[in-house]
Amino acid sequence: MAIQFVTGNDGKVREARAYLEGIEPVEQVDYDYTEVQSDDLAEIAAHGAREAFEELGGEDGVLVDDAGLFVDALGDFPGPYSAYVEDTLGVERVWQLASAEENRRAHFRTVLAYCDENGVETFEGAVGGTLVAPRGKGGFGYDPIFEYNGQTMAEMSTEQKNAISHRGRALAAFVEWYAER
Ligand code: ITT
Repeated sequence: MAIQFVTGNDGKVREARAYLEGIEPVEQVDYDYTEVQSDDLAEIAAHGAREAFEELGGEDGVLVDDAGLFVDALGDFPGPYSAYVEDTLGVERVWQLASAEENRRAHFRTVLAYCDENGVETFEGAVGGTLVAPRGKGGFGYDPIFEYNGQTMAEMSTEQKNAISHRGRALAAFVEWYAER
């Protein structure tokens, strides 16, 4: 059995594979599920996981990951619109917006939704940090501008990032549930 991770984002897959190594193989599936309009990541992820599970034949369990960057001083912008804002404004411009503010605190949140024949379960993870001018070549997305404990997430290895990140925390909750189900 393998977990089908429904995402077009290779960075998410790399992190899930590193975390689930020796537990369950992860297969990447590029299915474009409907992203419902909502400011609730859990609702978006759960809806996507249900739809993908049915569309993909209803056998192996599917995993969906809906994530976002929430900047305190910008009223939690870009939040659920993080992917759109990365594509349109870009990470550097988001840093420029944040750099005009005194408070540069932000957090990442992710919700993993897992769906199999028993229904859907969601797992959340969050991490707080500080926005900084871009540094580092690892990670993906907003990692170069998100600093945690003196390092940007783009300066960390996949394992280091998983140990402290929103996704690592959500994966930990998922694994605990998965092992006991
Ligand atoms: P899928 O929907 O296909 O999974 P996506 O990249 O569009 O991939 P999201 O809708 O969850 O994913 O968008 C989240 C946005 O936040 C997107 O711009 C990502 O690059 C960014 N992001 C998500 N997780 C991140 C992380 O761990 N580090 C940095 N940026 C992240």
